[in-house]
Amino acid sequence: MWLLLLLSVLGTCWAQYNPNTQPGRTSIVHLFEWRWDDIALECERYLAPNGFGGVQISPPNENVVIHNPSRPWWERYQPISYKLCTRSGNEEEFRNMVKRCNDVGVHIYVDAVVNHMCGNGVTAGRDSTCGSYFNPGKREFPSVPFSGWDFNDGKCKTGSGEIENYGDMYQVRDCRLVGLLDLALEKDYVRSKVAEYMNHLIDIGVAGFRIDASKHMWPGDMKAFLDQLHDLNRTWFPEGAKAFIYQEVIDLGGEAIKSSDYFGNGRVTEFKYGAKLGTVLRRWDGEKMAYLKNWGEGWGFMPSDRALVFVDNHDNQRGHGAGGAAILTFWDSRLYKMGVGFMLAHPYGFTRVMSSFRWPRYFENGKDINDWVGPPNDNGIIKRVTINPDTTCGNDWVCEHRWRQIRNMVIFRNVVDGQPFTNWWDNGSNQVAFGRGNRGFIVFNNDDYELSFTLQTGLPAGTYCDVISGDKIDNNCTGIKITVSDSGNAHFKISNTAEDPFIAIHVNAKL
Ligand code: QV4
Ligand code: CA
Repeated sequence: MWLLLLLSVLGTCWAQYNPNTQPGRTSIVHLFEWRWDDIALECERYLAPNGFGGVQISPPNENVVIHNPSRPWWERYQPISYKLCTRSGNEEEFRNMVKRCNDVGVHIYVDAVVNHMCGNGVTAGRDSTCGSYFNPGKREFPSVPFSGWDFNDGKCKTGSGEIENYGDMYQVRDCRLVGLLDLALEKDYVRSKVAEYMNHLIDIGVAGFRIDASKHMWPGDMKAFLDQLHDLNRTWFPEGAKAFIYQEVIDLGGEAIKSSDYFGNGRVTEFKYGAKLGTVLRRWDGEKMAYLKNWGEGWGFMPSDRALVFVDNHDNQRGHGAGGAAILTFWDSRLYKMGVGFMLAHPYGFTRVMSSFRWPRYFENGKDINDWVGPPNDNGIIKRVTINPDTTCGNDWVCEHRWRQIRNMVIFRNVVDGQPFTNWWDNGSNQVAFGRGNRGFIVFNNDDYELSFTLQTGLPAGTYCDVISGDKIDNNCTGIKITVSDSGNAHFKISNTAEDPFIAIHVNAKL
């Protein structure tokens, strides 16, 4: 009896760290700013067949409409109400997306913006994605409803009412982040409205949440609304399943607030990951790939089972948030594929792949003054994601997740799931290799000269297709072939001028 009780407690307390992806699906993709109808199509035609576990969607709740600048992507981080009504679609389209994706085993993770409402400088009116009235000056959001009582104005001790010093945890939690009206989450009423919004999404069928601006909420206040969440919808999830929670906390060290303050609520975004990986692959600050031998906790990152990891995110791919110039993005495509490949091959953390839209970057004094530009659109209507004959996306959707090298590494991660990190090799510089037990092996050449070595792969003897330079189709390799001997050894030759200077093989790509 005690054992059952213990297991049930462990089961629930563990649950919010469990991504709730179907067995054998080990990554999610952030389809940033996509419409719900396009996400539903992508689940069915691409994500399910290629083993993606889920989709992080842009905030689905009603947001302010910003005209200056014109419809910036970040207007979706200024809530007006919790109505499921945005440029991505309405509630009916949202429900349709969740059902169709869940039905093919691809789950939905919602970007929940619950620390604040819109900016205090926004003019009152109905200029919102669902036409709801709001009056920031009077703290009136009648569609929730929230009123003056529900904001932190009186609690914030800074002159401006805004966060002025990230060294002061009280300011960071109780003052306005860039002018965004800060909700009083110590109040039961506010907590109940946030829980009501999240439970509406859970009952529809979502699998979890990215909790925006978690650093700006007290962990205890977050626990108070998280504890009110329903179990996941039994149509698609087992009895008692809890929402996967990953909290956006930017902690590169040196601030009053630490990622570990939030471990009790769920996983946390590990921003050190992308910043360090970008520095290593760019070979800045004397960093080199040979140092990746102890990647993960060895580099001072949070415990692997608390980490949500990514190479770039929607903020730092355009200079917002954290990571600076080191962050690799689709603009740096050759190094980016290596970074995403490394992330997906390495066992550390739960992995999220970024999928972006292209915007007209324009640098002045080292800053992209077009960092605000919103999704591809026709007079404000988000453009459909068109699919080209070569399976890439049109209409300025980048679709990194459809790049062969990235798609195949999402599959690689699924194939090696649960296998240990083994057979590390390096040349003391930027040529490295490692395996995942007896199911996968990857080799990188980031030096300025050829890699040519015979390495112990740990894999069964046979001929393998390199899934970076090609695919295994029927019983043929469209790219490089690698022969593994009875002893598990294989010879690898990688030119430093190769289009993609890395090779990855696994047992499901074996002839
Ligand atoms: C400006 C001034 C304020 C002034 C205000 C008056 O800066 O001092 O009080 O006007 O209204 C936009 C503008 C910003 C403007 C604000 C309106 O860029 O200049 O303030 O709107 O108040 C995104 C963008 C922000 C954007 C915000 C709201 O990155 O530029 O602000 O959306 O539209 C920290 C946090 C971390 C955060 C990161 C960006 O710890 O949590 O900054 N990351 C998340 C999201 C991010 C989002 C927010 C948080 C806010 O990932 O995309 O910010 O929800 O590190
Ligand atoms: Ca706050």
